[in-house]
Amino acid sequence: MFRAGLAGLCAMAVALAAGDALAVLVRPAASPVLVVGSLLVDLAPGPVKEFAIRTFGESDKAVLVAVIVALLVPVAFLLGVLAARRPVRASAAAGGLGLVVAALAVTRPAAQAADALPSLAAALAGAILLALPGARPDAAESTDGTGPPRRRFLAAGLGAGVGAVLGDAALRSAVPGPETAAAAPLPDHPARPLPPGTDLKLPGLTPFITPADRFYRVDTALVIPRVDTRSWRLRVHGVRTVELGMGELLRLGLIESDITLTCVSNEVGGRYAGNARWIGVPLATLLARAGIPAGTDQLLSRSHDGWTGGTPVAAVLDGRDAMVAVAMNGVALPPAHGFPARLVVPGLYGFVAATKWVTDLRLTRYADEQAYWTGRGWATDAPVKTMSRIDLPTPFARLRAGPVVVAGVAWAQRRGIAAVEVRADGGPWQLVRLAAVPGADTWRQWTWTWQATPGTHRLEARATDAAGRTQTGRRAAPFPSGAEGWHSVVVTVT
Ligand SMILES: Nc1nc2c(c(=O)[nH]1)N[C@H]1C(S)=C(S)[C@@H](COP(=O)(O)O)O[C@H]1N2
Ligand SMILES: [Mo]
Repeated sequence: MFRAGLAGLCAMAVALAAGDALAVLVRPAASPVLVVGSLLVDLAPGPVKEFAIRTFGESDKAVLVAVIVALLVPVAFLLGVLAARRPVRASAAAGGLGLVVAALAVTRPAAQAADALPSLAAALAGAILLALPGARPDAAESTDGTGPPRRRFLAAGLGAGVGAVLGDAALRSAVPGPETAAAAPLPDHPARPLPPGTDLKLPGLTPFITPADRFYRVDTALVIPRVDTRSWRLRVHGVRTVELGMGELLRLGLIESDITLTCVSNEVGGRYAGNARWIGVPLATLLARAGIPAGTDQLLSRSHDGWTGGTPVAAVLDGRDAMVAVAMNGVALPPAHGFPARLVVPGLYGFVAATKWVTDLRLTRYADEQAYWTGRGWATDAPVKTMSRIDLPTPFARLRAGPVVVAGVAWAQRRGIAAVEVRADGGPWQLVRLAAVPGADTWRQWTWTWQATPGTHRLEARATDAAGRTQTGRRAAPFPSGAEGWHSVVVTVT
């Protein structure tokens, strides 16, 4: 029975590796395990998403794939046991499973017919392998071979399984990722140089500009979409439908602006915020081309992988630097951050306004269509809440008594940060020194010197926006419209 189960595992490994290898060559997102994973991502209720992000952070996708593979182990084992007695049933079951996944693959948003192929290949491979007489240890035992049959059987099965997985991994690392242009277009309206003193350059303090490779990444894509700039098109549906290629888009005129992006799932003190200098075409220019139908209040944007975001039209048109961005920090967008084009709208959380790999914009009404996360219970209107974060000292740091640098970043995009206060052990709030900022749409560094005395202490920070509103100390979870509360750090001073 154990060997029969093991045979099932080997058959499943070969089948999935074959499916994955074909996907790598045809459509990376159509790999059977990833199809199931994407479906689970879409079905997961808001609180589950929150839990996954809180617990696993940016490894959430790897954890999901590992969980699916782990769940497949007993299934494969049972199929192997079944195959020893009823090979036809076992291969029908394996084939059926593959067919179901193939059907799921072609019904995913933005799917193509070819997306069924990897799962069909896996189904076929699984069905054939389970029906092979060699897959049945009893049968293998009765044939006369040179070596001991059991051992030969095990070696062949394991060899095939491990070989297939290794071969697939080798193929994966050999096939290059999407091509991305290194050069960014030059803006027609460049941003002014940063005022002196925006970056206090304190070791351990979040830099003012986040390098792309350290910029947080949040999306539902298990595989980063590969979008070819040459075939990429942006459709804008308003009074008219306007369709643009990359060259035509860039000729509409480019602005450049410093904007801090924030994820609604960011916990108090969390790292899901990043600041970059973006280059792009103003959304207002694009929408004027298409014409804005009377009564529309939502700009529904759709990505290459079928994700949607719903942005208030009023926010896009009120003069802020809302754009279809094509560059980040002076270079083309990295694939993980939306190459070749994404939306950036200052002041709104990413899930309503930062659509990556954008291909389609539609002026519509909130009453008629719901975007991805809003349809799952998250907010409709999602302005970024005022937040401050302590970067220094780090939680549970052990410090020497005397002057200690306390520093961090605070943000209230669109409004701007007017003040940050810090206190120790619930004592009086102390105003801190604020760094310079280029405008109201970025975060702002701050620093303060604390006279630390021996003992365990709790430091807390709170920010006040330029409208005069101070962050509330009442804690709120990220769901459904963003976390609230003061960030605190506990340290030990000796
Ligand atoms: N296509 C697509 N765009 C997307 C998302 C997504 O899941 N798919 N997630 C959004 C969310 S929730 C956030 S916070 C931002 C994050 O952008 P970043 O990964 O570049 O930091 O992208 C937004 N754009
Ligand atoms: Mo987000």
